[in-house]
Amino acid sequence: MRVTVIPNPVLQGFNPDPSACRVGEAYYLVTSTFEYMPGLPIYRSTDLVDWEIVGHVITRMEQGGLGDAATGGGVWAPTLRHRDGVFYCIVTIAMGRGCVVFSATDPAGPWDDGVLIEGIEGIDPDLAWDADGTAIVTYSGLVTKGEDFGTHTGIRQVDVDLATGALLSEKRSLWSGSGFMFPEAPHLVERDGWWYLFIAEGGTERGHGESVARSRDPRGGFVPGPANPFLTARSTERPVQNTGHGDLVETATGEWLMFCLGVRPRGAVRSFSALGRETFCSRIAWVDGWPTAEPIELSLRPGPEAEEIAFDGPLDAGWMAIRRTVGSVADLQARPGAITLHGEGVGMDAQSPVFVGRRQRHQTASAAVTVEADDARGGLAVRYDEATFYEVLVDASSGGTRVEARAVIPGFERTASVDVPPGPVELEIAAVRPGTAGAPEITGFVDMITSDVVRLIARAGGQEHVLAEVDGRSLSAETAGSFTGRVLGLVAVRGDVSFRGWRYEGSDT
Ligand code: 6LW
Repeated sequence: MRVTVIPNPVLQGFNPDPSACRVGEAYYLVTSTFEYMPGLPIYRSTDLVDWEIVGHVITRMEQGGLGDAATGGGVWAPTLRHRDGVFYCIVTIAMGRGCVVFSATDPAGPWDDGVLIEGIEGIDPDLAWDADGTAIVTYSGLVTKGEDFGTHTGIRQVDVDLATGALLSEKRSLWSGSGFMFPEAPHLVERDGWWYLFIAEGGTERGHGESVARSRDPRGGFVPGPANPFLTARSTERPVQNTGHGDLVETATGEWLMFCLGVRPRGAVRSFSALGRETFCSRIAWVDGWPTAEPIELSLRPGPEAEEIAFDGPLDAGWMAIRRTVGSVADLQARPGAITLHGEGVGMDAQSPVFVGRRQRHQTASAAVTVEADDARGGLAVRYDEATFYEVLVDASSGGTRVEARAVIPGFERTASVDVPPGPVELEIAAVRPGTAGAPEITGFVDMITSDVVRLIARAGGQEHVLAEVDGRSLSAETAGSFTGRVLGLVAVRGDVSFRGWRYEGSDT
């Protein structure tokens, strides 16, 4: 099969640090999930166009130890590989368990509890095997303790016993890249008798790029490629920025593809990426034994996309919770045809709020749901992290029903509220482009530079209330303090809050 058009982004919404492998006709992709559970979605495709989450590597709390994951920490930059009937996913659980290799025979799971590889001081582990079958872990050296905290020490490598996690060799220094900051995200790929060492350089922001070196020996002697970085967005004219952190796959017909991360910044000066880092794909051509890649162009799927979820069966794999399992938050039994969340007296600013959500996948997107909150407080939220979120909540008590919109970013909080008649309230969060039909009129400078405007809306008693229109820039990869992206979802603060009829609509045009 030769795929003529591969959609870009390949995976929309927050899906950074992709790693991929092929088994027969099927392609598997994994991306970083940070503090979210379940962690490490395994996407599967047979046509490189449609991808389905078939399972997650981290489904049980003890696997990830994410209960107290730091903001910006948690599950970083996995590598997915398949060998002798076994899938391996090696990953850093940053500021937590450390470098862990998980395995499973079925990529849908269950995955095992993971083997800790002790003594690796670094991030972004890669897994390869030499001709004798010895496992080689290549990683980005990073000092995580003491006064040199945060110092990058180049691309390093060690032989490992995957069954025990024991190191089988001294650690080796392989390459420090071509002089850009943060040499990281190494992946070793064998082709035609060469070992290619792919790395990201320049940091995951606008200077991000992908470089390569090669050697006959996977353990050293790497010679840099002639044109590093061989993939980078370079000009901010390009619609896809920050491209890098690539992993290669050879298709069944011998084509080479590189999956990598990128962002789609908006505003006249392309400054703010509301969705966070997404997965993109570039075709690789080999010239004199070196990989070349075209800068990544957008290739959007035909839109718009609409999704309706009735909560009358098990939740699909797109739902995520924060530092806890979805099962610990979502109650599908309490009221038929509804999902009920039981508030614990904490809100979206808590480490583990009572929240389930899904990625915002389109630049223009809305999520709507009907809320029943009897003597309770809860509603709809859009989140980057616990310091950065907007929400619209129903607060019902014997004294009446009030809807409250809140915008919270570090050092700033604003609320607006309206009283509504008792009964169900429809809430909506809509991210719209300034200047488009139905969007608020924002004139002048803000219109030039912002990514979008987030509207917090309530409908009750036959009336619509637009409680707030908030600048979307604060909920973007460039401003939020974490590595994630926007997640839209349901929250209960106090009491039992039931939600019916989730509707998501999105469009990228
Ligand atoms: C990832 C690393 C990176 O491990 O971001 O800035 C980290 N670079 O490659 C989290 O995605």
